[in-house]
Amino acid sequence: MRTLITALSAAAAMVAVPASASVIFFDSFEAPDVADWAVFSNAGDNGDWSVVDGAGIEIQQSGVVVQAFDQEQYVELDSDTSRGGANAGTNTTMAANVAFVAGQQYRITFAYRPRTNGANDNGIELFVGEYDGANLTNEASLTTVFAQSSVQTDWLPISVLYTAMADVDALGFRAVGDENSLGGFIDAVSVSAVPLPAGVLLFGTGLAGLSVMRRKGRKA
Ligand SMILES: [Ca+2]
Ligand SMILES: [Ca+2]
Ligand SMILES: [Ca+2]
Ligand SMILES: [Ca+2]
Repeated sequence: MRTLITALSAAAAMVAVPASASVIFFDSFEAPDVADWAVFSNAGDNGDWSVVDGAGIEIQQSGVVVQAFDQEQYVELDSDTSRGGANAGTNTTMAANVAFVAGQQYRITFAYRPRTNGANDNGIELFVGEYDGANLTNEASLTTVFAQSSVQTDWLPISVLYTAMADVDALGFRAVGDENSLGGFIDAVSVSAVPLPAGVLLFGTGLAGLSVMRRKGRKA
């Protein structure tokens, strides 16, 4: 019996360790710290995000327009030309380098929320590409989300699976739709390597459990 318990503990640890170690990028936009809102050319918990195109990365304090999804601050990418914003279009594109490994599958998640009730106002596009701090190339769109505030009244978790292509080293977001300084909000961006061997193991265990249940069902 003791041997069985030890074996089960070891199996649980094998599953738990790779799952918790698989987050390779997380950003909640808690820096630079703002009291209400301001626009930056670099932003993020570790300053990872840079403006590729547009007025800038608008950071808002929780409660000024909506409550943050995570912690105290979030981003609006249909930005502003004041309070630090450049004299450019307000629909902004930002990118951050992420250590993708070619062939590895990743789960990319973020929280999205529309600000206005306009049907074409709050679009956010998620993409990957090559980014050297100045030029963005080999860009591929992963998903684009549009919603209206009367329908989507809270944060919406978005999750995308992506298998990294060679040379892709950046994650990016851009505001799309009507360019009017009001748009989609973003918070809590994460990238996790999908632990394939552990997933296969779990799937196999699940099937074994099902077959045991079926056998028990027949006996009853
Ligand atoms: Ca946050
Ligand atoms: Ca703040
Ligand atoms: Ca704005
Ligand atoms: Ca807009």
